[in-house]
Amino acid sequence: MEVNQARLMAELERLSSFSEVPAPAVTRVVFTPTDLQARAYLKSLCEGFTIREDAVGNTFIRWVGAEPDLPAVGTGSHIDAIPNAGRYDGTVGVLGGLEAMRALREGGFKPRRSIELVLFTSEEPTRFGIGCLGSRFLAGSLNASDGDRLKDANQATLNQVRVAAGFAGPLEDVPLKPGYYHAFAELHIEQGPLLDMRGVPLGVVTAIAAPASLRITIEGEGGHAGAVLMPGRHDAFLGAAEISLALEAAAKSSGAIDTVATTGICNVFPGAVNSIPSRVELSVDARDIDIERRDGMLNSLAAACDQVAAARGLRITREVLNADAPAVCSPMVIEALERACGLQKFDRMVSRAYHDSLFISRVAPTAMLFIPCRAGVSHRPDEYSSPEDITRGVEVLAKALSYLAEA
Ligand code: HGY
Ligand code: MN
Ligand code: MN
Repeated sequence: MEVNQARLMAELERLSSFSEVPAPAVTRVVFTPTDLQARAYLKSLCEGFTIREDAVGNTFIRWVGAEPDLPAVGTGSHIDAIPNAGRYDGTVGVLGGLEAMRALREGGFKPRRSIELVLFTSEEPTRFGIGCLGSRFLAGSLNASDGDRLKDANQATLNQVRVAAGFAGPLEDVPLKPGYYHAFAELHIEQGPLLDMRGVPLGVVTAIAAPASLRITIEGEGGHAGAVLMPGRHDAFLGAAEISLALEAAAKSSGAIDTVATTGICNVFPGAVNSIPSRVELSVDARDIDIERRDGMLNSLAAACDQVAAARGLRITREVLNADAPAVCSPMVIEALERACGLQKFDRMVSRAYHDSLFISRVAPTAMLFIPCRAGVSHRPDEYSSPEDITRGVEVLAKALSYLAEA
C-alpha cells in the first residue's frame, strides 16, 4: 500500500485555493460560495466511491465493502476554515482520509466492512456560533428545531441558508442510526506544540477536551465622550474588560494547566471614538479536559458578571451557546491506531482542540490520530505540517482503517 504524497499535497494545495482571502491565509465559511466550490472539488476526486449528502450538508463518501450491511468504519473531518486560518486544519483529515482509501484500493485491499469518509458540515462556529454543527446533528446533540433557532450574523436561519446552498430535506433524517459505524478514526493536525516540541511524529488521542462557549451582552448608558464626566459613567466596554480579565484569572487559578479561556470576539457599540460604549457583545470560549474545573470557571465568570454589573451600574446577560462533556476515546480504536503506528514513535495524548470526533464518540467507538504542526501554530495563515508528517499520518490511518474494516 503506497500513499501518493504528490497527489495528496497537490490536492491540499488546490483545496486551499477555495478561499475568501489570498494565500497563505484561508477563510472558508460554511455554505458560502468558496465552501460550495471546495465541496464540489472534493466530490470530483471520489471516483469509484458512492456519495451521499444529508440535509445539513454532511457528505458521506463510501467504499462499499464485501459485506455492505455490516456497520461501516468511518473516518473524516471538516473543510470549513475560520477567518484568516491555515490550510491544514480539518483538510488533512478529509483529503488524508480519501487518500488512505485510495491507497488501500490501489494496493489491492478489499474491505469486509465498508469504509466511509465524512465531510462534516460547519465544524467551526464562525457562521452559526456553535462548533461541530454537522456532527452534533449526526449524534442527536442538535435537533430539527435548531434549524430555525440557529441564525447567522444576517439573522438568516440555518434552514434558510442550508436550503439556499442546495441541502434541503428534513433535519429529522440526519441523526445516525444506532450502530451505523463499527468504529470511527479522525486524522487531524495537533493544533498544539507537544508533538513538534518532542520530535514525536504521531499522537494517539485518548480524550477530547470539554468545550463551552458563551455570548455575554453588557449594556451601559453610553453618551458623549467629552461631556460625560468620569464619575457618572456606565461604560459597557470597561465592564467587558473586567469580565474578560476575570475569565482569564479563573482559568489561571483553576489549579491545572488544562484550563483555558479566551475572549475571541468583542463588538463595541456604537463604535465611535467620541461616544462612550453603550453596549458590548463578547463571545467567550472556555475549556478543560475536566468538566468540573470547566464548570467551576463558568461559575466564576457568572459571579464576576454579577459583581461588575452591580459595581458599574450595567445590565449584563449571559447566553450559554454550548457546554459539552469531554469525550473518552475507544480502546478498540486506540489499539488499532497504535498497532498501525508499528515501530514508529507515538505519544498518547489529550486533544485540547475540539473536533467532530467529540460528538461522533457519542454514537460510535472513536479515536483520533494527530500529526505535528510546526510550533503548534494553528488557526493562523502560517499553520504548517510537512508532507512527510502528513504522509506518515495517512499511512497509519490507512492501516488502522484496514484493521478495523476486517474486524
Ligand atoms: O476550536 C476548536 O477547537 C476547533 O479547531 N474548531
Ligand atoms: Mn479549527
Ligand atoms: Mn479542526
